Amino acid sequence: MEDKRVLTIEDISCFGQCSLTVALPIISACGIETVVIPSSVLSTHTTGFSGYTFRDLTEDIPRIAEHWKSLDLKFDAIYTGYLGSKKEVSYVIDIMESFNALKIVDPAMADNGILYPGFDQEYVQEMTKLCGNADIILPNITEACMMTGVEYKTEYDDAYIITLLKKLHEMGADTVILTGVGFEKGKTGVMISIRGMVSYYEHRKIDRNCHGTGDVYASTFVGALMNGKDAYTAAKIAADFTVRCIDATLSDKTHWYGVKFERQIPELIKNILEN
Ligand code: PXL
Repeated sequence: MEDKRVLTIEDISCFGQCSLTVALPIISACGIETVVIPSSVLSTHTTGFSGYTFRDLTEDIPRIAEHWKSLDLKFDAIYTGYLGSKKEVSYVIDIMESFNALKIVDPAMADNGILYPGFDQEYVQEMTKLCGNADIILPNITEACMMTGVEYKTEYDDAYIITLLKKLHEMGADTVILTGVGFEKGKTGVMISIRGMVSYYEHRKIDRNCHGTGDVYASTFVGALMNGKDAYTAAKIAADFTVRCIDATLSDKTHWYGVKFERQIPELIKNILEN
C-alpha cells in the first residue's frame, strides 16, 4: 500500500491522554506518517483538572503553514480535534483551503449537553463553519445539536437522529459519523451517513464517563481510513478499539483522566489487517 501522510492540528495536553498525545501514537502506529501542528500547550486537559497552564500557539499556525507552502508539502488528509480559540479555528479553515487534502473534523468542543470550559456561542459558530467545509465530520450528539440548532435530548428515536444527520449534511460534509447514539439501555453506537446512505454500528455501552475517548475514537477512525478502509469499517474498527481501551482502564480507579490505550494498539493493528 502507498504510504500516506496525515496532518493533525490540535492541542498538546501534556498530561491526560487526549488530543495530540493520543492522535500521534495511534495514527503513527497505523503506519501513517503523522505531521503535527500543536495549537496550544496545556499542562493537563481542562475537564476534571483545575489550575492548568495554557500556552497559546495560535499565531504560529499561519507561519508554519507558510513555511510548508514554500516546501510544497502535500498531505493525504488533514484531521483536526480540540482547538483552543475561534481564531485557531479560522486559521485551520485557511490551512484546509490552501492544502488539497481530505478534510476530517472532530468538533471536540462539547459533551453530555454542555460545552467544554472556555468555549462560547461564537466558538460554536466558527466550528460550525469548519465542519461545513469538511469532507468528514465526527460530532457527538451534543455537538451535532449545538451546530444545527436541534434541541439536545438524551432519549430519542430514529427520526430524531435522521433529522440531525440531514441537518449536518446540509452544513456541507459528505460523510457524517455521529457518535454516542444509543437506543437501548446498555448499548451505544455510531451512525455512519455517506451522502444520506445511513448505517448503524451498535456496541456495548460501558457505564463510566471516560475522558479522551472522543480523541481515541477519531484518531483510530483516521488511521483505519488511511489504511484504505471504507467509512463504515473505519467507524466500526474505531468503536471496537475505544471499547477495548475503556475496558482496559475500568479496574484502575486512579486512572480517571484518560484511557489506557497503549497496550491495546497491537490488537488494533491486527484488526486493521484482518478487516
Ligand atoms: O478532546 C478532548 C480535549 C482535548 N484537549 C483539551 C481538552 C479536552 C477535553 O476537555 O480540555 C485541552
